[in-house]
Amino acid sequence: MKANITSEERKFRLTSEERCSWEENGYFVRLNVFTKEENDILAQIADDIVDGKIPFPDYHIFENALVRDGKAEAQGIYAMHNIQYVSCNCQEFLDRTRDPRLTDPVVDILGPDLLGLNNLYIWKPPKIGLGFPWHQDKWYFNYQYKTGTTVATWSAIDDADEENGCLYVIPGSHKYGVREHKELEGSQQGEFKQAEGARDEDGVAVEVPAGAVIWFNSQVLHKSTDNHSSRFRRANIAHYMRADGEWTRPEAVNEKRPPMWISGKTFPAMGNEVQHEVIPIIESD
Ligand SMILES: O=C(O)CCC(=O)C(=O)O
Repeated sequence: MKANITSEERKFRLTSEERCSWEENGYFVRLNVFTKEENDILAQIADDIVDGKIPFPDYHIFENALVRDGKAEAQGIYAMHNIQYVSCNCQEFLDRTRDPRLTDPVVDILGPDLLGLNNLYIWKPPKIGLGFPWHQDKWYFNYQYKTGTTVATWSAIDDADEENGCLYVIPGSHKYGVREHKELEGSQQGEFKQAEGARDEDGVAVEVPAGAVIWFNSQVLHKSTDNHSSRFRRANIAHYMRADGEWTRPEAVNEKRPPMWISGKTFPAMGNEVQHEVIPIIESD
């Protein structure tokens, strides 16, 4: 892959309407970004991991709280984190994260030097798939990285609508800083916190067909709801930051795996001078 790509070579750049929506609302949507066949490849790998056909470390896999608490008997997974880091047959996830159809607009927003943060695959199985409370991803990222805006791409593997638990956003909420996030009483997915003061009545449902992608500013308040339908709602999410960011704790450069290289230059502060490749599964990691 070339480190530097000129703007003429980038085919999937932001349109002026998208830039307006990005600035005003903090997100925009593109339809038909990925084909069903392309998404089926990711979905098959994810299913194979869950079925134990592809070895994958448990600590990257999060269990559905209803199944964990014995309230439902079903395929009990709701998310896998950082599939791209693991030495399974997951090159497709790494390639997807670097796919110019995702990254060209991100380059227009953040510049050419990009790192990839978490890469997440979320299942919402029929009837038991659980939603996420109002939150800002930047609240989580601030604990790890000193950087400005970060960008999320949310790729629909299935049609996502209000019935099966699509994403909701509060348009414009990225302009007002990062809020306090508090423990949620009876939280279904324990590691998620709730952004203070976010109101359901300010949210809009971002219903999208399979193959669409939502780009959103990590400061945008967003949530999703439970899956009440008899259909799956799966999504692949990749987050991006500028490569000239720093670890919030500088010593982390020696302790942590650097975010993955996506494009352009790297900077010593993040420990990315060497392009790291997929690493083997290490049980004690
Ligand atoms: O896909 C979902 O249901 C919610 C995803 C989300 O909130 C996130 O990735 O931050």
